[in-house]
Amino acid sequence: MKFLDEAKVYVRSGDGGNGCVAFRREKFIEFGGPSGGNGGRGGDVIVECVDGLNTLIDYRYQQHFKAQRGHNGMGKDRSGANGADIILKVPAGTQIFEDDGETLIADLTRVGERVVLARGGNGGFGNAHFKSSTNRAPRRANPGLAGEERWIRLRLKLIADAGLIGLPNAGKSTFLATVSAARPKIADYPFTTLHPGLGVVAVDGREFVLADIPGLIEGAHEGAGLGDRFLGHVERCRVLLHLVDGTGEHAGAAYKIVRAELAAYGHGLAEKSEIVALNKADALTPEQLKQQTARLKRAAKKAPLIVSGATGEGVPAVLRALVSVIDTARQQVTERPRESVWQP
Ligand SMILES: Nc1nc2c(ncn2[C@@H]2O[C@H](COP(=O)(O)OP(=O)(O)OP(=O)(O)O)[C@@H](O)[C@H]2O)c(=O)[nH]1
Ligand SMILES: [Mg+2]
Repeated sequence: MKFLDEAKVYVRSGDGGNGCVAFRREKFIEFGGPSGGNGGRGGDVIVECVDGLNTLIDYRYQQHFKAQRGHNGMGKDRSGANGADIILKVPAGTQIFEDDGETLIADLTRVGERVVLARGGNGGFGNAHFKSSTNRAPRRANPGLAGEERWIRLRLKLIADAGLIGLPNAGKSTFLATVSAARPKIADYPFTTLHPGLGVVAVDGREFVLADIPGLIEGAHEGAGLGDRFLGHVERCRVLLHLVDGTGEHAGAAYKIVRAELAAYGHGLAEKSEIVALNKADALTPEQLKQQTARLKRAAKKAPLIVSGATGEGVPAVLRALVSVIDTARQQVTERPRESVWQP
């Protein structure tokens, strides 16, 4: 178990340190006056998006994060040190929700983005702060303010440019292994892939990220097979690559099952641009190829690309088709301003 895309975490910022009541008492110095220092600020809880992570697995082992409290003020006008912040490192694509799992607090999509989830409490004033012309010897100091605590939910939606979808055994992982340096598990039984994987694909001097997710089966939206929860990881893709196994019984029917699951899942997946490809062409006789292509064309209402992830035949054409969709989508996105992220 190395992949985790949901976690519930408790965070608490540090309390402020207390102010101090003290008086200067020193030989030969009359009326030394108040000298109690202020308390330090408590540490904040910060979430930061970092490079080189693609799982929330760390939060399986530790769920409670507390920032340090501020140190108390002391005599001789010494103020307390601030408490250290605590930083939760998360991969790009992590969304932070309130405990209800619905209210979005922040969506961290770029490396380096930071959000303060809980601010540390302010330190209290020491009695030196309260001295005035009329009160030369104040005997009061403030306690530090309490920090905040909350439960939050982290949900990872991987960021990839293109996503692979299809029935189990359609050859998705094989395709990813052929076009990238990723080495997913490949075998001739359904549900070989149990969690999403990413690979970087280079084509014509360009690069994009391709995501491989577990296969979908009929009824996935009701929990059949591995369910449709992994579809969240292709929600942010600009294009889907729908692989249909040519050696299956009916390519058109296979296509329709997956489309129905996308529609049932919602979240705009069904409207996303899609490249349809008939896979495993190397294992088909010319007649079979013709028949399956015709069936798939009828179902998808457009001519599928013919490809074999195993031999690499037809792969460059598929990659070019993906890149061209990604490029047009990128242009549209840069024209639209990014929606702002909530800041406390
Ligand atoms: N002949 C042929 N076999 C292929 C091709 N692509 C994949 N296969 C075989 O099909 C089987 C399934 O391949 P996978 O890549 O594991 O399929 P998957 O879609 O990732 O399957 P799940 O992870 O279970 O959803 C393996 O035995 C592959 O060797 C292909 O292009 N041609
Ligand atoms: Mg697979």
